[in-house]
Amino acid sequence: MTAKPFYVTTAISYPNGAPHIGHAYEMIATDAIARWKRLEGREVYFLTGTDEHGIKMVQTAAKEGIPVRELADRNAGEFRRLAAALNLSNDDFIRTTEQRHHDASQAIWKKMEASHNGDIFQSTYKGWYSVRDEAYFDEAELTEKDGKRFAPSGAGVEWVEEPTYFFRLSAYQQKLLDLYEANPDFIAPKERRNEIISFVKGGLQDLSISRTTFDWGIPVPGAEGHVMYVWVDALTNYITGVGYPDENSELFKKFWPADLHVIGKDIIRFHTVYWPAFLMSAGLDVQHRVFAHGFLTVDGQKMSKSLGNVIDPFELIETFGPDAVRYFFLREVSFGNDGDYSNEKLVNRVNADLANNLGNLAQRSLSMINKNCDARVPEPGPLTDGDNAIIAEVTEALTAAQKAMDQQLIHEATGAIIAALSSANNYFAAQEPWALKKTDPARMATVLYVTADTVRRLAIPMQAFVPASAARLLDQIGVPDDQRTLEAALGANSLLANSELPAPQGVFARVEKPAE
Ligand code: ME8
Repeated sequence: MTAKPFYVTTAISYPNGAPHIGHAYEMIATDAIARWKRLEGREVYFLTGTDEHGIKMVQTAAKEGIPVRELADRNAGEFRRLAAALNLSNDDFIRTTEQRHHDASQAIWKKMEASHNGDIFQSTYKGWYSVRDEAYFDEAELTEKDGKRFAPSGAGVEWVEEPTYFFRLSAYQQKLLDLYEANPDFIAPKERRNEIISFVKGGLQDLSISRTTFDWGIPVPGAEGHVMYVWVDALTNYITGVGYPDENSELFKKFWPADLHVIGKDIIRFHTVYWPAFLMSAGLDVQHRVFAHGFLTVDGQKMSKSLGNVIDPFELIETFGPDAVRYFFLREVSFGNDGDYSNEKLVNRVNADLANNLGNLAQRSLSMINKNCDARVPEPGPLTDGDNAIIAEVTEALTAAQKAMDQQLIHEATGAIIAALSSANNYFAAQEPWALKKTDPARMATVLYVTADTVRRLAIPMQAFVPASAARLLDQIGVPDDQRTLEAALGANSLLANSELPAPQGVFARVEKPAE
């Protein structure tokens, strides 16, 4: 395989609670990207995991009256279970409490400390901290209500004064601006890039990167009483996952720098300002790209425990099946924008696109083949303009989907495929193969061949989005495992005539809205 390897990550989630659909959404989208790259023939490494240090974890455990480690173990288990329930193709699952991560974090710290700028120094931090965001804020970023101050996220802040280590972030202003300038694709979507550029142009203050008031964290090497600020160790997970501190390891050499970090819009600053600055300081290559997706709401409202509208992703998967849930988010939400979940929207979308469109085309054409062609792929005769038109349209859709996926525009990719499937349904209806059965069986065979081959060409890319169902569909048309690549999809008419097919079975059942 000569194609470039591809390393993609999700953010690592705080296991201070069970996963919600925002977490599921990020996993699904990143998995679709990872799977697509594999369909391109690239060797992919896909990392997800949990971010287990920080005060938020300490406070939640205290509230529950259990040790922090117990809280972390319990919920990390739930995140792992979610990854499996969503049929994720991740290659590894990292927990930041693992020894390998402890080693990596201490190693990158030492590198930053030893950097020629002397990037780490001791001083006293005096300022505001939001536990929910695990972030420091300037006075000017806060709002005030009833004598209390709030971070832009709406989380409360507390005044902190303690001796800490600082990272000389101020020294990286120009280097970061140069990085954005030289790499226009470093931050996506574009609006996010502009926001970050103006934030950095506004000036960067040195960042407090250790804490002394609690001990649930990775110890700062050679500084008793200090643990690392949770974001220093959290971001480091991306290199731990590929073998750091062993820069000569197979994984590190092959996959670092990461091709893509997929994250939510609330944590862009950490990924596009702090992380590249840490990497530059440690003399490591900077990741290629960060894509910030939007936030999910439920029935138009922010998800919150007090509103009682937090959706349990396990329940959703239980009700509709993993592929329906995956497909809904990938098609319905324009990637990079906020999106909304409702049962009704899911049911409508899944029934329209999967059951009535793809499922219908497959079922109608395959059952005709089963009945009228001796359960074998029919032999096509000469192609008409109508046949050639649908073949060309599928090729165009595949090209458009590829172009969209190159920029992580997942909703556009799924949209292009579904539009081609609608055209294929129209083609099938207009050709009336059931009528040709009596008048022109050879022509019927051609129409069924072209339709089945169209199903093949469009089911192949669908493997990235609805992996289990698409694979079952490809089994039904007898596509060999090594012919399930995007390259094979681009080649029309490669379905092997005369090969025997199993009895067709519906792959995409209609889904129903659960009773209230
Ligand atoms: O931020 N809709 O963890 P986290 C969509 N540990 N995405 C959402 C969401 C929503 N309603 N709520 C959260 C953290 N997310 C850190 C990351 S990375 C080195 C450390 C997304 O559990 C959020 O934007 O709060 C983030 O990308 C991910 O879920 C984990 O969020």
